[in-house]
Amino acid sequence: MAHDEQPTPKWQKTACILCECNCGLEVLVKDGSLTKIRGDKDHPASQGYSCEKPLRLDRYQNGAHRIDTPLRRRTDGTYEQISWDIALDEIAERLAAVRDTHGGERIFFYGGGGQGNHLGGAYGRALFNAVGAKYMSNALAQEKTSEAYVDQQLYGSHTSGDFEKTEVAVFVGKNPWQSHGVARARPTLKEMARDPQRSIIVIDPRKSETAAMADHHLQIKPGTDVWCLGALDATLVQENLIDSQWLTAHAVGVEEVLELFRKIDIADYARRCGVAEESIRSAARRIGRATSVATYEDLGVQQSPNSTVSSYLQKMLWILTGSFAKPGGMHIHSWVFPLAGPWFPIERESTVPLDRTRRVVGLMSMRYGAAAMRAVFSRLDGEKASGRIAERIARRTLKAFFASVAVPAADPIARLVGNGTQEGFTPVTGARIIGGLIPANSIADEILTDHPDRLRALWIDSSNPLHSLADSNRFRRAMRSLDVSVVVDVALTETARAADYVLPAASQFEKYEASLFTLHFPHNTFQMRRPLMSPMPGTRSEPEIYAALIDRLHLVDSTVISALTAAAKVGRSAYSLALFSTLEQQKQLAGLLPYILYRTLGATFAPGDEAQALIWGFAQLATIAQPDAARRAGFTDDGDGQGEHLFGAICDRHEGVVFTDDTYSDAWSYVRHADKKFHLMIPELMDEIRRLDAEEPCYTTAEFPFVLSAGERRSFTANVIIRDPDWRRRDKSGALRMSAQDAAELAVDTGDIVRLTTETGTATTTVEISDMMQPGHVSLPNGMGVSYPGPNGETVIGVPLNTLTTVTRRDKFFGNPWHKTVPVRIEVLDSAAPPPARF
Ligand SMILES: Nc1nc2c(c(=O)[nH]1)N[C@H]1C(S)=C(S)[C@@H](COP(=O)(O)OP(=O)(O)OC[C@H]3O[C@@H](n4cnc5c(=O)[nH]c(N)nc54)[C@H](O)[C@@H]3O)O[C@H]1N2
Ligand SMILES: Nc1nc2c(c(=O)[nH]1)N[C@H]1C(S)=C(S)[C@@H](COP(=O)(O)OP(=O)(O)OC[C@H]3O[C@@H](n4cnc5c(=O)[nH]c(N)nc54)[C@H](O)[C@@H]3O)O[C@H]1N2
Ligand code: SF4
Ligand SMILES: [Mo]
Repeated sequence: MAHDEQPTPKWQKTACILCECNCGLEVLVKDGSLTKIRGDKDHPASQGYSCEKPLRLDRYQNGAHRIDTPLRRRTDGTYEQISWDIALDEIAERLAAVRDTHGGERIFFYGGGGQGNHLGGAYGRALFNAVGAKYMSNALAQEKTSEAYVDQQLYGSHTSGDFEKTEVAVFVGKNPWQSHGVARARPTLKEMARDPQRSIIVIDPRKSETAAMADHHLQIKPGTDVWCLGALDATLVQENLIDSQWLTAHAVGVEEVLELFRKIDIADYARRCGVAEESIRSAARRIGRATSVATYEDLGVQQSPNSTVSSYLQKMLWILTGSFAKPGGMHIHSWVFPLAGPWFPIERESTVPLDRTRRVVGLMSMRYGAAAMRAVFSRLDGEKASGRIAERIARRTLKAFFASVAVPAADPIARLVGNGTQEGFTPVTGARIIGGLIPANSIADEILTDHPDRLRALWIDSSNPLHSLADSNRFRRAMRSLDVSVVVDVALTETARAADYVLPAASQFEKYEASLFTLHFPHNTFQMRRPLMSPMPGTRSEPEIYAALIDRLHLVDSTVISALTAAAKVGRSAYSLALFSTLEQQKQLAGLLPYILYRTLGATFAPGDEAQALIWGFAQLATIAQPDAARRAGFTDDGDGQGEHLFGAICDRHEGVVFTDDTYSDAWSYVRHADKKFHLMIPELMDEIRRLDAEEPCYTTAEFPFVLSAGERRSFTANVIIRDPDWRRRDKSGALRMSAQDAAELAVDTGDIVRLTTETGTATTTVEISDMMQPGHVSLPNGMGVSYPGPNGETVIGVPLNTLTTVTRRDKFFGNPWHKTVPVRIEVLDSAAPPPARF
């Protein structure tokens, strides 16, 4: 298959990689550049929508940031270019040395995907398992883990809201106008705002673009969500606006929770969050009256004090009103493959005749009879007629056993490939692990110690934690004290500049990629993106990198690879049988599944297409986990044919597919508690609610009198996916927003330069007077402050926020940093010219 651009460019389908919505795009490619970009009307979720950000995505694809040679750090901190062979040989040797000396658990994995690329991280799980690693983390563990814990306790999985249909949308510390997260966010918000029957409620200390459209803007003091949310819940209970019938039918632990809310002093909570009591009551009444409520909490609350209990109180708004599994409400959804937490198969609607017998016989024959079968497949090499017969037999065998055997066979494998297996506490600091992720802000503490169980090696893929986690300088020190660190990235990032080895990745438009943000309900979508052009010479895709490293660790016997490749040549059913039986017999190989798929099934695809092999695995796992929802989406074959059918559609439909189709009430099938009920009592959070009366919120001191929101999403921020500062059409240096009153008191005007000082560091920035801000509250954008090689050398534009933040101000349960309430001092600088930003 030729991936290079055609002489006359044709519109090709891909997706935006700048936020979790992954809107479908169509692009024209010329001479390696994305010359024209438009929203793809065929995309099943975005339906032609895109915002302004992807129009200049070529600034990601091309530019001075791209690296094209593996780099090795010299002792003086400079880097030398080395060949791929030397890099891979040395890295494999050094990882093996750490494993052999200290144990594989001391090799830590971070990242594995950004907003649009999760395939590399999924392949990376094979290396994780190959070296015997145990701990990992990524950006989710500095934002979403508190919410994930609450979800897990209440009903077991992730929820999303039906904002297209909802009567009342509640956004808590979320500004979807800029940050999206809701499909087709802007038209959806506009429709809601226009419709007198529907309402938007926003909790935000800032008059964000979304707050400005809202019917109820609860403009709290920064960091006080917990009292605002508590007062809303208390109003629902005390004014009897709850759905008692629904609660009785679907929830347990109700009375204990209602009792807590009955005791809340609403007036006092309103005072603590700085909102008029009547405004809170009025918003609660609107929620209580609605036929449906959908909520979305995000960084404003997740990176603020009391985030875990706030998540709980936020979810109570729709739980107390019974807004689940109905149009416009909240839902648990299917996954192609879960991003966090364990793989979870949904029970089949119909029973399989003789299910138990089929399971026992099926598993036994996989364990004991399969070697002979694999030997037959191997001997068929190239014999077409016998191959067809063998495939037919394999297909028929699978038909008889698949429905009974697939889940028990797939479950242990899927758990190893996912990241949800590890729970408990970290070895050095005892930080709590949730969804398989250790708190991102504990990583440095797990390294900077002489504890014998400290982390010794760090593998980072697709992430820039030295820039994105709290206290950058501390993270840099931690990286430099490791035995070995490796960064896989398209750019020489801040993190790469502290690593021992840097491996240059092919870009997301030069290889197969996919996002696992499959968060929709009732129609969930997935898109596999094809390469739009050849990889930049010198770069490699992550699947290639991981496979080459695992080859060097010599863990898989070459006869396994050749037998499975032979089976794949016979047919997909033969391959399924051979693969699952091999993994049943040699369980130590299960965690290497992505590698095995790549080297065996992948070898039967056209050169350059090998990475699709894991997508085949995902298609099988998705249909095994959600057979009925996949059937409703049109994948009606049985046995392994259902996954095959889905895989075929994923390959054919470049715009993406609807892979599961549910009815609203099907959301109940995704509830993970065996009694299919919501469990409202979470004892440690009940204690937290009781404690709230004793806490008076205050996040400033005489030394640091302002609250800085360190990381506001704006029109031209996208984490640090695009490094070229010229990408931005406006707000190029990322101004500090402040109220007119504060500006007057400080005697500064828009465009003036100020110095910010926190307990951790200092930075300079320009000021923008903004009527979005309340007095005492200032805000800086995220995604700035990275170095970029310009004509006059490296420049850093904007504030690298995490030189100002600390790991100590964090959630007591899951360590989420309080980036939205950083105490800060502001000083006016005399000079009009900004001193150069320093990282
Ligand atoms: N344009 C753009 N979009 C993005 C991204 C990007 O970089 N740029 N990043 C993506 C990612 S990774 C994420 S996680 C999401 C984040 O998306 P959001 O969470 O929506 O983004 P933020 O602007 O960080 O924060 C949302 C709001 O929280 C408010 N806030 C500040 N302090 C508080 C507080 O104490 N309480 C409450 N209730 N609100 C507060 C801010 O004023 C802001 O309006 O955006 C995604 N989308
Ligand atoms: N103070 C403060 N800190 C924050 C935030 C904040 O609001 N305030 N926001 C936080 C949030 S919510 C998030 S999600 C994190 C995000 O922070 P990170 O997890 O560090 O993610 P990104 O900034 O998206 O970085 C993605 C990296 O992937 C690289 N990349 C792009 N494409 C590829 C590819 O194909 N292969 C490989 N190997 N690499 C690729 C990019 O060059 C970039 O270095 O930041 C967090 N940090
Ligand atoms: S940034 Fe997000 S909302 Fe905008 S086009 Fe990209 S994926 Fe869609
Ligand atoms: Mo994020």
